[in-house]
Amino acid sequence: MEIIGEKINGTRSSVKKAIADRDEAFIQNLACKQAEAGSTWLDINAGTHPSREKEDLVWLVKTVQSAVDIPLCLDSTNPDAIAAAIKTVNKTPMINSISGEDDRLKGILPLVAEHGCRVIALAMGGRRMPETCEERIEAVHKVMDAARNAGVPDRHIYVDPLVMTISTNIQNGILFFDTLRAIHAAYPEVHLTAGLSNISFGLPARSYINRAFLTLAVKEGLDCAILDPLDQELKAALLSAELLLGRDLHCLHYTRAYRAGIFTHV
Ligand code: THG
Repeated sequence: MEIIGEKINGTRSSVKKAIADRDEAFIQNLACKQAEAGSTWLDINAGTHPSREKEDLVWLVKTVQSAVDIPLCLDSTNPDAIAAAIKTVNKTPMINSISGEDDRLKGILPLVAEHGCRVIALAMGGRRMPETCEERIEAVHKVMDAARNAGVPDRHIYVDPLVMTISTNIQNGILFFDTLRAIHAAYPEVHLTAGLSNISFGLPARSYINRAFLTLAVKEGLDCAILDPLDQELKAALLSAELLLGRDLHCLHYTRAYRAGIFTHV
């Protein structure tokens, strides 16, 4: 399972302030903690106004790279900001994200192909989140056609079926799993990822829901997740799920995590 650490995101108030104050130490601390917790990638989202985003994203990339050496997941819808950030990275990054929207496909896919990046493809065609599984699959077909035509191999693509909160529609969990399964069947080589915590938005005690959701999603083929790698209970749930699905040979990851002291309630 690949983990994309989500904490360096300018929509979070503490990170927004650190970006405005150019507080390197705050950002580097978040980067180090997430890398130490086993992140494969670090999501970098400036979350700022389009007029400042390019400059802020480049500053974040430079700041993070001077503290850790894991690859970055550049989270922006702005092709200019992505292009500038790609020039700054030390390791080939993941781009988060493209969708079926023509502007994003035209602006970002050539960069992905040229630099051999991994890319997250959202299961949406326009700016609106599709309400049905069929609409999402249709959007995925469009993105996959464009990506294949641009020369991006399927194994470099991480499809995000899109997570919507269960608090506004009780079918949103089922919609996610149905979409996940259909994408997995149509494109067996692509990776599957998601921003997990959206599922519990608006509900109390969100971490229980997030943990169960991750466990079920792993069973359905999710092999990458955007999450808080410092949440030890979530990590314990993930390790247990992978163990039970036969994906942890000799129980190595599980026992190693135990010895490293991540299980706090034993
Ligand atoms: N798919 C893809 N990319 C994504 C998302 C997705 N990038 C952004 C987001 N969704 C995932 N990242 C985060 C980052 C931080 C938080 C949630 C998701 C977070 N939220 C706190 C909460 O919800 O309670 C509050 C914020 C705060 O601390 O101020 O921390 O779905 N491809």
